[in-house]
Amino acid sequence: MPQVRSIFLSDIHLGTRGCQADSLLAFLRNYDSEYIFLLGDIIDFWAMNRGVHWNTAQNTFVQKLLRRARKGVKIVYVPGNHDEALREHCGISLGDIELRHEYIHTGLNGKRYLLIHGDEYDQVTRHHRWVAILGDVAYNTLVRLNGWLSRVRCRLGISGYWSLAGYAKRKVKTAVSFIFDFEDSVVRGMREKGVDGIICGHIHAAAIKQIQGVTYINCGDWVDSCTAIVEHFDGQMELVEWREKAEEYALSPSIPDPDESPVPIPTDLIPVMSRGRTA
Ligand SMILES: [Mn+2]
Repeated sequence: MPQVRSIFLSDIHLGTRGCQADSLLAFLRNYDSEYIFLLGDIIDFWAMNRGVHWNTAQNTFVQKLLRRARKGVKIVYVPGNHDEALREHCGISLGDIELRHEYIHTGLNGKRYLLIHGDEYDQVTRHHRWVAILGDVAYNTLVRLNGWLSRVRCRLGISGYWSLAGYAKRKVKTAVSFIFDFEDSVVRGMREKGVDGIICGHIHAAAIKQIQGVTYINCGDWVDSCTAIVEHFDGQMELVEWREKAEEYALSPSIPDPDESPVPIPTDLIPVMSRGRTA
């Protein structure tokens, strides 16, 4: 199991049909760390208002996090727009998980990274929530169509995963310019914070790049692309595309996972989890 210093995850969307909790669990079984940073849209309260899809893998993921926190892994949760119900609880800890509006992580390379979800830099979400929600429904439809498409491809004997939502994100002009606009506005916004880089999520487009002299890192998502960012002990940041890694790891023998005997969810989580979205 590769030991890394930190794991950065965002846009897991627990509670939705699209959430790839199985892949996420496989990823965590293969990566151990000192820190885990959850950068928003971890639980999708918006979608849960339309119907909850909560399966065993999603439960196991939550239990795994709590267990790691108890074993001494420092876990910080920065809520996003889909889990904004948690924002009013920022500053407190839930079952050893610290909730924060934003967080500064000092990398082993000496760089200071601002950790946020990023929706405050998305003009669409901020000013026209209904557009954001409509967009959200359309995106979920794409992801669902994708599941159907991959079954068809499988039946036709076409190998490999091909993402319709990913294709739309790369090819549709407005989607591409949306990503550029977002990255630009994040970088502009962080200049006044006096940090060397930013790590965020929100737009479901993973990246590590230099923009105008600062480091822009996006964790991607676990609905479509299955990506995470890890910080190695030499200070390097790596974008892990889990589907590719999973093929590598599938060849090595699996070891039993000590994290996975059942743990009850702390009772202080339950009122928050059942509240949902208010607006
Ligand atoms: Mn978001």
